[in-house]
Amino acid sequence: MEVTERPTEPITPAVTLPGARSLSIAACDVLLRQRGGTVVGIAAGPDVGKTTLIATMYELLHRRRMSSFGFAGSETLRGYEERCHLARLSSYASRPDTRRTPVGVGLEFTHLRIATSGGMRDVLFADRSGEHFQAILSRPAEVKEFAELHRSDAIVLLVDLARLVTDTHVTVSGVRRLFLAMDQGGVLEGKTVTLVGTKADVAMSSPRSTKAAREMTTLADELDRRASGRFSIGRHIIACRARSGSAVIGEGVEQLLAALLAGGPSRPRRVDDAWPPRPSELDLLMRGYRGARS
Ligand SMILES: Nc1nc2c(ncn2[C@@H]2O[C@H](COP(=O)(O)OP(=O)(O)OP(=O)(O)O)[C@@H](O)[C@H]2O)c(=O)[nH]1
Ligand SMILES: [Mg+2]
Repeated sequence: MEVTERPTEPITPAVTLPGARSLSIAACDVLLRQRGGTVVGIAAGPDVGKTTLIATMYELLHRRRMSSFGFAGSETLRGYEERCHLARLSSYASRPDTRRTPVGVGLEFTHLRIATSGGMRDVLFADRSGEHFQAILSRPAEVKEFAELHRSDAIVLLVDLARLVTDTHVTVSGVRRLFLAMDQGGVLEGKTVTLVGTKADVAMSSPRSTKAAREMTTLADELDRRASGRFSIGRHIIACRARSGSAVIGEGVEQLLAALLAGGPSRPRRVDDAWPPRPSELDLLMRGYRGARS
């Protein structure tokens, strides 16, 4: 997977923003025990649009661009503002962009509290560098190190539609291997699993550009066959950037959020923390989940 030159330096905001940049696994554990919530794992190689999707969810919610959901707060406001910065006019960037997620930072979570017709929902989105997922392609057993995939209620597998059109074979092979690694690692069953095509504004720029939709359907059908009825795989197509000549961002993102929330929240439960005495990152994140499922 080719990676383009994009900014990697952290953005220093002109004003000090309230809230955290991101939540650690330990902070997620506390939040999930207190309030419950939906954990969303996002899987894809570099440059596919993981961070942009997370940022766009926030941008649409807090600008009141979703018809069924409202913004009710975030414990990671600063992280969202930084993730959105290069996509805004105020950054003076020549075109909307997203800073690369640094490899060394590891796993981070952002948090959204969302007002829905059924009440408040807390959602935690996992974000990490695409290079970590790229490593899984050659060493599938490393899925066991991905705490968020084990703990998540929903897993979103992203495919870059622009690359699916221009480099079909390599793109399909990458997504297939990532899917198989996650499936063999046992992280998909019992979850809301969704295949999401990103960058539709580029790949489906006119009604005549039908190749992306065709290839996406072929890929989703193949993954469905591999799941062989053990779990179903939702399909969504999104565009986080505006189409040429339009100012509308986030096509398909509200529908995706609705699908992610449809599974219902995991509720907070009282669980016994006595074991293990020295919990690993995965133990910390799984505590409430094990309690909820037992
Ligand atoms: N045109 C278009 N560009 C997009 C879209 N989503 C993301 N991008 C661009 O694609 C590039 C990669 O987006 P990111 O969200 O940083 O991708 P990532 O998967 O988080 O990448 P890593 O952090 O490097 O793993 C950035 O330049 C984004 O501006 C989209 O829907 N349309
Ligand atoms: Mg990223």
